[in-house]
Amino acid sequence: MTSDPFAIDPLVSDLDGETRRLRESGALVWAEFLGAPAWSVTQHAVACEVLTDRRFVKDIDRWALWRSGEVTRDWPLVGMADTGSSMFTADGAEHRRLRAKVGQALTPRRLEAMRPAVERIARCLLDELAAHDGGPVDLRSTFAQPLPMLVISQLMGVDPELRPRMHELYEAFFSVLTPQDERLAVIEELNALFTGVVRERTAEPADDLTSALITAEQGGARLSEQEVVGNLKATVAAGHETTVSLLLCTVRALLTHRDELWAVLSGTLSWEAVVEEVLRWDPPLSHLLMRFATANVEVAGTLVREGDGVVISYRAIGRDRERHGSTADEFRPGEAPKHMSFGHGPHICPGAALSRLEAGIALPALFARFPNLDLAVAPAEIRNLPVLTQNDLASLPVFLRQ
Ligand code: STR
Repeated sequence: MTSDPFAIDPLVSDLDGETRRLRESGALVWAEFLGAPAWSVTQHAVACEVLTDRRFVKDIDRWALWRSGEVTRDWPLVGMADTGSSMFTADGAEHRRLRAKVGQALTPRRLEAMRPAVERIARCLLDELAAHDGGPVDLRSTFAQPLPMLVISQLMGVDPELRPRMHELYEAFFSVLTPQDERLAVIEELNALFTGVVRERTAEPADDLTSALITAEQGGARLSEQEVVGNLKATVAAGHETTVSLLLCTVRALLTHRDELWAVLSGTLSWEAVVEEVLRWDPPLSHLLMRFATANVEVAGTLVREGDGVVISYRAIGRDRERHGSTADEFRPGEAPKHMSFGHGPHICPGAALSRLEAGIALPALFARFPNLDLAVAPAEIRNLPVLTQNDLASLPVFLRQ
């Protein structure tokens, strides 16, 4: 391992430039994530290998830097790696037990039942947008941010009135600029909030996934309250944060690629193809923290030592030329999707079908209502939030031009 790790910019000032430099540094790059060094995987084939190798696990207690106390709860990214017991942190049989019910509830067939609710939510938000005067509107706060949170709240049985507070909490949770004592308080508040939801549903089950998680018998045993809370936290966090990015990045891609916009609006290009290409080219996730080696493992010709952390750098993987060809840096919807932005192996995103359902409803509805939608700023002025792991646009100012 080299003494000079590749420093990942926590302020995300040049995502494309950094992705290029990271890829050029190798298939496996010793990188620094806000003070914590770990391996970054930048190639598709290598990621597939790591994600199906059982010697890499999610249990943070297998991380040498954590065990030695070099990384502690003072690390700004602690909330991404030390999240309590849930399907996100378990492996093997334990992981299957924790994930089974969520997986069953989120199959494409089951999710069809959610379609009318998602359509209604999209319609309500678009009605509110249409009432706006002619000036620029931030599509993030008015549309892309509320929609996924309303959908996942409905699915999980979380009171939609909690939405404004949850947005504040998650914004503070993800921002690297949040002072650490505040971040730890936010994590506590989220815990308390979701524990409250689980206790309410335990007392009075309803027709939602949280109730199903509480009452499900997996292999003869129920999930503990902590485990249900862990799964609920993971589902709500993953179910909204990533979809906000997917919606915004797709709108940005289309408004900066007019031929493709025209093609999708005239029906010669499918929405599905556009969304899949955004998932590859401008994915919601930049870096997923993290797995730990339980043995010395050779990966892409490099020795990963027992106790090392391994991060999957999804944005770099989506631009891998070996997988996607020499035009990997261009936005070219329509070719068969070959990305792995939902992951691979046992932890592959259980919510992939839900995000595709949401994007497949929200985006056509938005452009049907506002076919002359346009950016209200130059593309270079669209900035990322200071969120190291996620591709999180700060805002997307548009003219509706109704
Ligand atoms: C946020 C905080 C929390 O309480 C629980 C989780 C576990 C699931 C994580 C989530 C986190 C952050 C966003 C993640 C999600 C799984 C998928 C999602 C990493 C740490 C993605 O961005 C793909």
